[in-house]
Amino acid sequence: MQRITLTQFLIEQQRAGRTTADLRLLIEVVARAVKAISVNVSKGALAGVLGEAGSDNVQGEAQKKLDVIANEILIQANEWGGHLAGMASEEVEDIRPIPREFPKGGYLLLFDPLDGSSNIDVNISVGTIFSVLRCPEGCVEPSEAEFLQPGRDQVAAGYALYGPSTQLILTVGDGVHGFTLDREMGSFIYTHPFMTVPVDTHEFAINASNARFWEAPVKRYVSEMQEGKTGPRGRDFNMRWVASMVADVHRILTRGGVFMYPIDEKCRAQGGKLRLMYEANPMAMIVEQAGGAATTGRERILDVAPTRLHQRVPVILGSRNEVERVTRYHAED
Ligand code: AFP
Repeated sequence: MQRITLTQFLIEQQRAGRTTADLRLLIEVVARAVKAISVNVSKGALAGVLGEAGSDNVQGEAQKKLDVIANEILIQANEWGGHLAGMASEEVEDIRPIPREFPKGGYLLLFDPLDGSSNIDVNISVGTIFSVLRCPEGCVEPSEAEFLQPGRDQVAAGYALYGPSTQLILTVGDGVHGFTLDREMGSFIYTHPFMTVPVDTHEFAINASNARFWEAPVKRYVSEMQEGKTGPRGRDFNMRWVASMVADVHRILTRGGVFMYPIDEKCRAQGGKLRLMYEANPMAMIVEQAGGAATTGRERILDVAPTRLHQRVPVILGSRNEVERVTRYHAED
């Protein structure tokens, strides 16, 4: 069987006019950084990289050593190539300008360097999520305002999953494509063309410990599923919650499902739990490109107009019929 590498795939996308040379370079550089993060993640305790870094990130959460390492790897890999006008990281308060000594390009890169990092110390899958926007025409030194574009304007999005194998999932707006890292060769191999989210599902993902804080539509939706065969849905549902969004979304891309981190009384003051620019937008683009849907419960995630770089939003995404049902329950409330 002929193996197609990420590089070949991207060259073909460029020939077909779906990416520019700079976007191809950007994705290749992110993929290279992901390989380096994967090496660090997989060494675990052997590299002394587990545990707290002794600092808090901009969200006020304790940073793991690997959060800091992954953030540095992505910044250093991307700052000198000439493809970016700026970067923003979930781990860093302000945007990250490109140092003066390097040429600048036309794209903005946003990333969550190590999502689910509270899972690292227990050796459960974590991931990197990224989103690519165009720097507005004529702007050379972008400020935060240039990053505040709705998710529908993303030109690419993807994530890496550091699980039993390392996978890179990518969309440039023409379906969702999955690659698996061949560790011996050091290459990403095209293993999952045109991934799709089934429209129906028997599986949901939500942190049920927050049940008492949920709003009525989410309570209704979940309890109807829990009632199973004898309830209004007339069939049984299964539940999964990894607490690494990348792993939960990857399961949904692979076999369907609905993932929810809704607004609740616990996170209402912050606007939600998950970050719009680093988690919700890229995952929403991927899920929509795979035929699924993604809403806040009240509006399409990709239409949310961002007001802050580190803004949080409620997230409901996955199998289209289920996302539409829970969104309808919000409208009827
Ligand atoms: P961490 O990166 O702090 O582990 O947060 C992970 C995350 O943002 C997302 O990946 C999970 O889906 C969600 O938080 C889990 O949140 P709970 O711990 O509240 O279930």
